[in-house]
Amino acid sequence: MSERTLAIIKPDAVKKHVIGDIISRYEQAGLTVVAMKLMQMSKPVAEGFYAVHKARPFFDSLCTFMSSGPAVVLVLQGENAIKKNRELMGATDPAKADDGTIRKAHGANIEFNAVHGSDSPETASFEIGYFFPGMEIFG
Ligand code: IDP
Ligand code: MG
Repeated sequence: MSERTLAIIKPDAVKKHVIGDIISRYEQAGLTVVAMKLMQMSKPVAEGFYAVHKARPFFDSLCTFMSSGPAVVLVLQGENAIKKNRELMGATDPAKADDGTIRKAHGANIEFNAVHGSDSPETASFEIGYFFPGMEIFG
């Protein structure tokens, strides 16, 4: 089933000049970029995006990181896009990520881990709507 997922190339990966490498991985895996922008989140925008993690000890640090510089926010579309992107990303902690994954290649640690990907249809729907009005998605 074709579906959509929200991906973010986080500020650490933008600073490392690996935007192109990461987008190549999405495309080589058969995912289509149907929306994309480079943007720097304000801290409140990052807090709203990660509201589900509000009670976690790393919440403030995570939102400071996510608003620390420009990030690439994308919508990817394709067969099983949510799961496919999670597989491309690898485990949250790059030290535990499989070889060949984005986080293994570009993540520094469990916080500065290069990419975000929605983890379910419900979160994908919320996250896509958080950053993109329908008219900016070319499906
Ligand atoms: P995910 O990005 O693999 O879905 P989540 O558990 O949803 O992982 O966490 C969201 C983000 O919060 C992670 O990608 C990472 O940047 C950060 N994070 C997760 N766990 C920790 C932690 O234990 N310490 C610091 N940052 C963390
Ligand atoms: Mg998550």
